Amino acid sequence: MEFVVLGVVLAVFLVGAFVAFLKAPTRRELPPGTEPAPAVEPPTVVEAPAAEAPIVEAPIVEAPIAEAPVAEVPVAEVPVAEEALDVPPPSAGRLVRLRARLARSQGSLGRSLLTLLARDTIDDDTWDEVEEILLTADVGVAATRQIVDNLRTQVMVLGARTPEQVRTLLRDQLLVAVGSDLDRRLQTLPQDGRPAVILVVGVNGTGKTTTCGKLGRALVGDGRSVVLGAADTFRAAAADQLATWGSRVGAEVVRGPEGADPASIAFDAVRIGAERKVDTVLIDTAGRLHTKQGLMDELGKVKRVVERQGSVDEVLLVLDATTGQNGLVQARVFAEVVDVTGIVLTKLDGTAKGGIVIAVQRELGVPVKLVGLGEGPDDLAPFEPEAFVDALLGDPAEAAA
Ligand SMILES: Nc1nc2c(ncn2[C@@H]2O[C@H](COP(=O)(O)OP(=O)(O)OP(=O)(O)O)[C@@H](O)[C@H]2O)c(=O)[nH]1
Ligand SMILES: [Mg+2]
Repeated sequence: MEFVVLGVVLAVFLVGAFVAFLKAPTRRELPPGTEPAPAVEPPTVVEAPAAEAPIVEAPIVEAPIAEAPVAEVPVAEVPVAEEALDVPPPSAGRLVRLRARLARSQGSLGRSLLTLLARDTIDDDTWDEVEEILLTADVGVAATRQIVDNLRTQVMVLGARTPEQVRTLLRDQLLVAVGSDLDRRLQTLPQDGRPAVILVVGVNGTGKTTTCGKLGRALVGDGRSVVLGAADTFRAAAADQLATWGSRVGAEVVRGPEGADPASIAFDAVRIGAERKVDTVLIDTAGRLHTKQGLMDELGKVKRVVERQGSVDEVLLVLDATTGQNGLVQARVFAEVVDVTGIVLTKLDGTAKGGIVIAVQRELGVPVKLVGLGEGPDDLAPFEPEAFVDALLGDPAEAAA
């Protein structure tokens, strides 16, 4: 009996052990089965957004033109109380007022030429000297040749010369070279109920912002209303600089945050100018090297975007007179991109090379419309050929003395 019980217990144990053996392999397969899941999922999650991001960003460039600035327009910077505003003088006759400054910088050119041409006998060496003086003053090769050829013929015809005759000869030739018949009017009056739009462009540091400020001021002095557009969004300081100019004469400044799309700021400035029914909208742009294709494309875009509301009436290229022939290369590239309508020649007070006036006009076929003659707020003048040439030649009374 005991054997039977023992046998049963043994049998039960054996059956249990057999069952346990059969189940064991199934359990061992489970852990490996869990591994593939985490290995597959992470890459799927990471890659999805990476592929989409750039696709979303690309079209944004054009979109904000109409919308983003509306939210941004921190505009209405008309901060100063009326009685605290400057009352700028009218712009008429400015160049005559600034003539002394021009004569100081350019006078040596005229004096040297007058002295040479007053000699009893003028030989080839004298003409070489005349040519050298003109070239040194940045008049340019073609214009120098033309001036010298004409003078040579006239001196030959004239024979003996008085100082007055020499002065008249030279004055006439310089006037021809400077172009006394070019249309230098600046389009600053509204047309068909919309403000005149002036875009100010140029390479870094030529005096664009200063010119916008001075011109805005001169217009206010002439009784016009002005909105300034700070489309130089490259540095926040640029908009501050323009805002300072605006606040002094009560002109509203449209600006956006640093890094904003310059085209959208320019667009908004024109829109706001039209809403306010001002006479002129002046748009300052960031300085850019003419060799940087991307920045030049951006400038082209600024103009095109503004043109969605109507024409841009003036594109003023600001050139630093002290940069000489380099300025001509810049001028050529800017003219291709934005169709320049006028030159502003700044820092003419700081150089004796006033001949660049002649060279740049010949190069571009575009007139010099304004000249900068100092850092003071009213040191910008409409360019007048007669006053310019007279400043070069100095006062005849002084010359005779
Ligand atoms: N002497 C003299 N200095 C000038 C004249 N016009 C501008 N400047 C000076 O030139 C410097 C640069 O002027 P900005 O108006 O800031 O030049 P910008 O072209 O706006 O410069 P970016 O915006 O940096 O490209 C300033 O110190 C001005 O005062 C001028 O006619 N004569
Ligand atoms: Mg500037």
